[in-house]
Amino acid sequence: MDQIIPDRSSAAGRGRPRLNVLMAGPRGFCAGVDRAIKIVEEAIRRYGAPVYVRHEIVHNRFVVESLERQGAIFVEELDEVPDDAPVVFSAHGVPKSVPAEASRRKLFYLDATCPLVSKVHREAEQHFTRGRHILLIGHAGHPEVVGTMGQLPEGTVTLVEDEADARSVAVPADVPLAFITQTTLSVDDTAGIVAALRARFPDIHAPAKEDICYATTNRQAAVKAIAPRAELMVVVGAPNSSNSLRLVEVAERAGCPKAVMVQRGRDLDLGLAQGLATIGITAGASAPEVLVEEVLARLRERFEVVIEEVVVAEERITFKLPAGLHA
Ligand code: 10D
Ligand code: SF4
Repeated sequence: MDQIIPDRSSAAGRGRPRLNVLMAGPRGFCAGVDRAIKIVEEAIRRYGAPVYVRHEIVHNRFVVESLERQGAIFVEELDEVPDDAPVVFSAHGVPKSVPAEASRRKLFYLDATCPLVSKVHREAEQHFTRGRHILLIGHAGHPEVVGTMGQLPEGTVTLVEDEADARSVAVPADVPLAFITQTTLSVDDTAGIVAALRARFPDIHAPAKEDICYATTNRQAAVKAIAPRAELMVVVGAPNSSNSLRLVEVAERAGCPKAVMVQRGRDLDLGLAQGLATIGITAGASAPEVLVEEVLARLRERFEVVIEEVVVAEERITFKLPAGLHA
């Protein structure tokens, strides 16, 4: 479904070079991010500031700073949280040791782990219960990977980062295998890694339904739809945001000559769009639409912007707040 929206500030744009801007749809906030932010806001409203948050609630500085202004305090570890303050765990999920330690200290905590990440945690537990060794496809050190591996005892989950790992990973002898994945991976890279695993281990158990989430899949599909027409892709997102980084890669692989990530409108080098006819814009699942608006405003400083929305999927999914925080 394509929709052409004329530049609302076209009067101001007159006389400037025309720039066609393809807007990827869907882009920006997913249901898990929306829920996680609401959990922090609602916790501040109910319990008063400060509310501590373990790790960036989602990987976006603008979101984090907005919540800080409302009374959130962001920390990396639980030992930075005082005994008498509520604490929220980020959308990326936490190892089992974190709620265990919070309970031991009798902290009041709220878990903002996205339900689709929790689903992968449950899958991991089921495989473990059935005696399977687990291969987790994901990026080393990412908090979601740390959280998922931390659902089970050490040594029961092995990380596979790429096809080379899939071809060489050592697994325990005579133990059935299963794989699970991080939710924000490249759909295409993961297909290659899974094919390599299946070639080596034909009986490996796969997720009933993909672990890569709907939001990741849809945002990559939308970028693929516009990349062949765009001479430049601007991805609004943060360098520590896995799903946003994947959009940069997807754009370039799908035929866009150059893709750049920007955190704010002011970060965009307008020189990159000079002389181009058409560019694309998308935003990672943790990037608010207001930052996309900033990028458009920045482009209008130099160009007459003509917007075309290219929507490949409609998203209606929403997640309820945890029990106790319902309105
Ligand atoms: O790095 P990332 O893509 O996993 O996280 P970000 O906070 O950017 O986006 C939301 C995705 C989550 C919470 C993992 F599913
Ligand atoms: Fe949940 Fe997917 Fe959003 Fe991650 S990107 S928070 S898994 S909906």
